[in-house]
Amino acid sequence: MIYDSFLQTRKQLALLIDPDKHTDESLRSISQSAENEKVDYIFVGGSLVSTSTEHSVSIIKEIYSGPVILFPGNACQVAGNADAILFLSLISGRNAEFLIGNHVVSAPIIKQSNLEAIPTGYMLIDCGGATSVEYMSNTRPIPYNKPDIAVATALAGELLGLKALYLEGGSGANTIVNPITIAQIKKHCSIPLIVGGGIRTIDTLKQVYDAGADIAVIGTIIEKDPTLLAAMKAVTNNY
Ligand code: 1GP
Repeated sequence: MIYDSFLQTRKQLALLIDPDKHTDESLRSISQSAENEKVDYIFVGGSLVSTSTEHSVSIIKEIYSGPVILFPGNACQVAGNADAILFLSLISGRNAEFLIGNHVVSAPIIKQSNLEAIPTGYMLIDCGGATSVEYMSNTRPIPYNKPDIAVATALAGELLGLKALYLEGGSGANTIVNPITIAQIKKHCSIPLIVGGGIRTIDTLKQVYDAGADIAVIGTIIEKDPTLLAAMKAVTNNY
């Protein structure tokens, strides 16, 4: 089970690939970098994806030997050739479509596939600037300086039986999630904590790990500078 690897005590690094930002050629290239650096996971998805997720996953899996996990923005991004899916419930919001509606649409398809579903509480935190996920999900993020609300939300997710939490300001966020919020959630919850959004430097990656993230997710910066992947994996390995 891929979920078992989420429970490891060592820090882990996931690379987020948004299929819409790639040609087949650039997808091969970034997958090769992930393979070379032994990145722990590739997450595939985006708020709005207009290319075939299945096609993108098949290219990635030709090259990358680690787990390929769907991180879907909606039910259209379910692709049975991936290894697992973060079955996301947007628990920071109050939009029923992203709490249960898309799940009802996609559950029969997931059940018929070999995808491992990992029930994950997705929490959007305001990190400055309007993000695609905020607009597309029609939800409001939790305020940056309200760790108490974030902790209560995370606890509710854990008590509901979710198996992981994914905390972020959205792809391309101006800043990382408040490290105080990450630390507070880590202190109060025992399920694996995935943190992404706005990690662009070694320093911010370290801040996220030091605060308590188990898995850090990087996307935008690697699209811009793939050479940073090696340095970020080296930092991860040193924890
Ligand atoms: C987005 O957490 C991921 O969901 C990655 O964010 O693109 O800002 O690195 P970035």
